[in-house]
Amino acid sequence: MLKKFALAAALVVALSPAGAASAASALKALDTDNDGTLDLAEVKAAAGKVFERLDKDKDGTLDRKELQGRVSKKDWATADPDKDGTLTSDEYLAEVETAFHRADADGDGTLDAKELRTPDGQAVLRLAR
Ligand SMILES: [Ca+2]
Ligand SMILES: [Ca+2]
Ligand SMILES: [Ca+2]
Repeated sequence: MLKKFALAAALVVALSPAGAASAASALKALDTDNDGTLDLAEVKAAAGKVFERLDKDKDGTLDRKELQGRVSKKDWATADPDKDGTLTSDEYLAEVETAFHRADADGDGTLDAKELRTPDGQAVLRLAR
């Protein structure tokens, strides 16, 4: 039993050494009510700040260059429904919400450290940091 757990833990660490560390520090940084999980409001508040920071020319949109890989090629199609090649903050926050629900594997409305370590959780953190 213990051995099995250690093996699984080792596997997780081997799969995402950077992810595990950044999930913990991101959780700490973004968890403004300090309940040990991230809810959608916390993630969206952080993502809104990211948007403002990245929008250097302050025209209210982000193009792919300004986003610096935060939105994957695959997600770009759904993130940019009007297909003008840029994201407004509404489009960005909608994408954040989509990513949040995808990462919330147990559907309890919050992301815990375990969920944040998954590839879907990492995608949320990319949008919010
Ligand atoms: Ca929280
Ligand atoms: Ca757009
Ligand atoms: Ca959850």
